[in-house]
Amino acid sequence: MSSHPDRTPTLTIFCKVVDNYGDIGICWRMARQLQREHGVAVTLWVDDLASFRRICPEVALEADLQQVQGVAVRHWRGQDGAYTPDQVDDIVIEFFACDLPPGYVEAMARREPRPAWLNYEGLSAEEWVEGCHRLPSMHPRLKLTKHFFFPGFTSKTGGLLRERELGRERAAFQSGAGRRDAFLRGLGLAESEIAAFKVSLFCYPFAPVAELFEAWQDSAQPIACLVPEGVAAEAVQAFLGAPARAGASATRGALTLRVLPFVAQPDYDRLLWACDLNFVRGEDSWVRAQWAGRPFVWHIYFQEENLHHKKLRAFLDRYASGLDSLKTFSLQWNGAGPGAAGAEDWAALWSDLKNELPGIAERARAWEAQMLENGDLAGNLLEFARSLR
Ligand code: TRH
Repeated sequence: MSSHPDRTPTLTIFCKVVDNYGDIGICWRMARQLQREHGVAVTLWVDDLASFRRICPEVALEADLQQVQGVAVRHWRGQDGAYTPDQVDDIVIEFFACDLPPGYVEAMARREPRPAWLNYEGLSAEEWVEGCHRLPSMHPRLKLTKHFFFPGFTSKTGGLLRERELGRERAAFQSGAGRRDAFLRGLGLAESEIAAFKVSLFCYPFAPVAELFEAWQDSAQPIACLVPEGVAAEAVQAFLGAPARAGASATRGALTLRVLPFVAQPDYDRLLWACDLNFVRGEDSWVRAQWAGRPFVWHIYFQEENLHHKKLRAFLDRYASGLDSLKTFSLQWNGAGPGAAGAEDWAALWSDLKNELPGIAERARAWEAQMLENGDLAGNLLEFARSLR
């Protein structure tokens, strides 16, 4: 990397959107934080500007190169030509092992000094992660070494992405009802929904959403379930009896279901901070729920041969020990519980989870403090890249 150790490094992130919003969600969060908090000149290459725009509405769809909040954003398409070494930054991050343009890799090998090349991997609570974090991998042909960089939940991993100001901003938002209520009104909630037990719902389409809606209708306390547009659309539409568009809502029994607009990333954080319970999924919203300091249920991204169930259990073993209802509910929510799918008693699962919420909230606070001890991923990543000089 840089021959001037004290100079702020330049850095490029390559992001291929496999599906949904997590790939760009994580890369964008990392890019913004490295630029804002560490003064790094960041270029983000992304192949899908439409997905990017949903979490960051100021992204222009047609621009090959644009500046977004201090980050240079390049539309990654058809750039397989030749590159010169001076086009290569000090640090190059490939996200989830996406293949870099071959010409760019050749230029990396010709650059003096070589860039620090990191493969940013997916978040998992499994133990093997510690052994693979920072491992080198030699290029089969070129004089180049790539290193694996794993986010994680222990001090032997890269930690989790967390902005420096997050704690302060969240505390200000959660300190009284004023800011929270104004935010929720802005999303279209009625006063009765603001006063209800509020749940945000972000999950994959195969979650047993309809079953949970049914259990919530019979709840003793009013529940407002807030679903971003496009999420669990089939079950939401069936409940509403109308298209699941932002602004639509319906009440049956104790449950009011409201479709929210899909909001920009910072507002999604506020939604998590405003709710009493959050259902999250994938990777980035899962981490943000951990930083919300509120109880959450995770819907994990599907993997072949039920690999994801192993990952789910590894996380629950760390997070939910002693929280049996959360563990059982989470396993059932992910189709990983004992017994035949469809035979679960969702009213009982919900009632048990509800009773355990004070204990889960306590764990959420303790977990956050524990995670903070691992440092912040952006800082950890820069430190590691510097050590490769
Ligand atoms: O969208 P996800 O399911 O994304 C991913 C991808 O499927 C990816 O391929 C996979 O590798 C990964 O999961 C595990 O879930 P995730 O990770 O939570 O990302 C969602 C992003 O969208 C996150 O940055 C928060 C953001 N978001 C908003 O900005 N506004 C919203 O209204 C909502 C609901 C989410």
